[in-house]
Amino acid sequence: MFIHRRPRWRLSENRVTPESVYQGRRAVLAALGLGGAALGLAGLGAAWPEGEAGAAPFEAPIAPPPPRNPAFADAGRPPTPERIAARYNNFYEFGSHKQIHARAQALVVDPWTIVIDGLVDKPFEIGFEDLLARMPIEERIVRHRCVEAWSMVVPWIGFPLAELVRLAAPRAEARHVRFETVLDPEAMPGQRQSWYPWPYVEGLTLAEATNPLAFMVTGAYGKTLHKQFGAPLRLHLPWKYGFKSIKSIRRISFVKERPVSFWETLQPDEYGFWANVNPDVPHRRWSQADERDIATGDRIPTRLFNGYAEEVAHLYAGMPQQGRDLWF
Ligand SMILES: Nc1nc2c(c(=O)[nH]1)N[C@H]1C(S)=C(S)[C@@H](COP(=O)(O)O)O[C@H]1N2
Ligand SMILES: [Mo]
Repeated sequence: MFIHRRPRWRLSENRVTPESVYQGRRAVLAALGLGGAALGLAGLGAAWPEGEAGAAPFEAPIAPPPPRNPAFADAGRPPTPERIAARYNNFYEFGSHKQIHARAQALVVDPWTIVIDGLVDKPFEIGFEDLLARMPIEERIVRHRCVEAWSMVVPWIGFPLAELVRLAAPRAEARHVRFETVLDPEAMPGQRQSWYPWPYVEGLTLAEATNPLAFMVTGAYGKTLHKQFGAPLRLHLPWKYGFKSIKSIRRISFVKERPVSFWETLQPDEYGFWANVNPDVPHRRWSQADERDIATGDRIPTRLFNGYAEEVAHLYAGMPQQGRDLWF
């Protein structure tokens, strides 16, 4: 059990609960009569249940298995075991701790439609299955790095975001893509917490969205996507901190101005628009120099653009590489 192997001094990134909302949380804790000592330890409480073959009784194997993209066959370390990756998630719609996998099963993913609107030739709404049928599905094994300094390696299944942009046919004035998570407070108890700016929103420049690393995820570990991973459709941007990789996407809008994200609305000086991984630019409250592999507990050095500089550094050429802007 890695959580018992870690010495206490390594628990810091959990204790700081970086993505908590101080205002709201304080109010809640005050109402519950809890003091500071109770903060942030919720995610450490549950150990992985022993002896269970898989974490995911709700997902179906995808047959035949989609081809693996040879450019993303090796992430430098083995994929994180499914039972670990699928039980350590950030999905605030289901709670502000990591053990939301059981609760997330309440998410209704069928039927599911995606709205494509804004500055496009013709706005439309498309069923998830229809969208899948039009997209080239592949598997890629990539690193996934949270701003809280934990990381994993996941075999995602999905299609390049660029293909969806092509289908949407944005007009020349479109400069950014804005993504919105489903709003379903009945299934998502977090969305009943009114101090958060629901729905979860994220954004990219059009150049970022059409680079080959930007990936729309529709499956993982050979199966249809786990609800806790953001079923049925989520983004994954391996060169950026995990909060950019928005889950359970309901609407994709092509816009002119830079969208303001969920976390940017809450903490603009800590979670900015770019959020590119950089070991040399610390978060305001902790270092980003290394990260903790959630399966092994090992600390490993963080790499510029999470090790994907060759693929994406050109997107930022000529932009000010000094200062915090590109990195937070
Ligand atoms: N809608 C939504 N998307 C989200 C989040 C969230 O809370 N809600 N959390 C983000 C954060 S902080 C991270 S690190 C990743 C976590 O993805 P994972 O649970 O698949 O590892 O999802 C991101 N996408
Ligand atoms: Mo994150």
